Amino acid sequence: MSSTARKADAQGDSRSAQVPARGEFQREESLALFRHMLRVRVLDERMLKLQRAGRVGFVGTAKGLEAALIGSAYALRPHDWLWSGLREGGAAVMRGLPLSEYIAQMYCNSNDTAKGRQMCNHFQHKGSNYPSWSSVIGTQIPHGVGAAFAAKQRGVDEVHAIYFGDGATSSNGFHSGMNLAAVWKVPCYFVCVDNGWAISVCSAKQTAAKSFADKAVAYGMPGREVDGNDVLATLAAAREAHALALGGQPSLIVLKTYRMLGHSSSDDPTKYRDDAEVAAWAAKDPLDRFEALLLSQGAIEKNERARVEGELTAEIDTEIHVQEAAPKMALKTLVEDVYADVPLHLRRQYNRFIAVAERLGHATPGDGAFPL
Ligand SMILES: Cc1ncc(C[n+]2csc(CCOP(=O)(O)OP(=O)(O)O)c2C)c(N)n1
Ligand SMILES: [Mg+2]
Repeated sequence: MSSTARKADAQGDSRSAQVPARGEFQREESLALFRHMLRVRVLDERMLKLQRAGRVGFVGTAKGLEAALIGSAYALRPHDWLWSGLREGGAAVMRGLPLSEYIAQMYCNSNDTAKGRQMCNHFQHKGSNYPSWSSVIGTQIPHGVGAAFAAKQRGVDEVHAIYFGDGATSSNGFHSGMNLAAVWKVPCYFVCVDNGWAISVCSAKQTAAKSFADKAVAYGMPGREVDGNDVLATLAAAREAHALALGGQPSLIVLKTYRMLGHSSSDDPTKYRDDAEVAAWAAKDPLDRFEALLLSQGAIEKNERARVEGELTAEIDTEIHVQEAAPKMALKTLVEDVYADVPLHLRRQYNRFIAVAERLGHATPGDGAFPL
């Protein structure tokens, strides 16, 4: 308890028992942010190892982006919406996507709420208003704006945070989404995670503008660039954008950061960028930076990071074992869900397919043929 809170307690102020003093509140918030950021780092490291070991198919990490994603998403209320670009899965976990579902989606197993129909590492979670990722760049932008417009029409108190990368600013969806959001004055804000690269195209070659934030001017909305490796700065910027959105004013925040690893597990970034550039950004690592700040404030002890990492690793590893052991999605689901009853032509196609799958040893019990 802070000294202010203690003093208030001694004076018999009953409010101090429920409402933490400002310093204490900020410390709790900072510790929460630190833990959420560490979870992103540990989860990514684990998933990449699984991919390298051939246990999951594909991974795109957020290493280096932890402050950008966690700080900005922390500004959202539980009933707000987060529309993802390509790397916000860790922010979704913070907002309620269960670790079990996250890892099930990585395995595309029978616990995967997308039923294995998405590529792995493409999350969704209905309970926390987190629509499914689309690998098709920029499509979530007009979708998010449309949903925010619908909220406005229905008079529902919702803010929609729409995330995308620097590369997505060259998509049609960016133009139409930004334009209509400003014209319609919908309760949303745009978060451009400028991580320096769109696969092998660097941000300097993506636009001739000095900053992606300049693009907001053309659409008649506020735009600002923020140090994306400073978690408190990304949180403050998102809180401002959130307040504007509540007043019907969309805005753009550009979080300047750096993708430390490859675009995905299928990419080799050494083919197109210099080690010196990566090293310069490694020196600005958002977790090291926040840890140093918390240490300097006396908010954490030296071993706190290792302790939390240990806890998170144990939690994640337990879930990996559960999900690895879970059954695969039944092959029959390939042709289910579209029609109330699977029609004859699909049953025939499936039966031909299952005969081949059985011959190759890819079918499991229960995958049997449909009656014709
Ligand atoms: C419409 C479309 N064009 C091209 C691609 C291929 N592609 C996949 S990811 C990507 C780059 C995305 O870069 P950025 O928006 O900066 O996001 P980041 O990967 O850096 O998070 C591209 C061009 C695609 N998936 N969809
Ligand atoms: Mg990018």
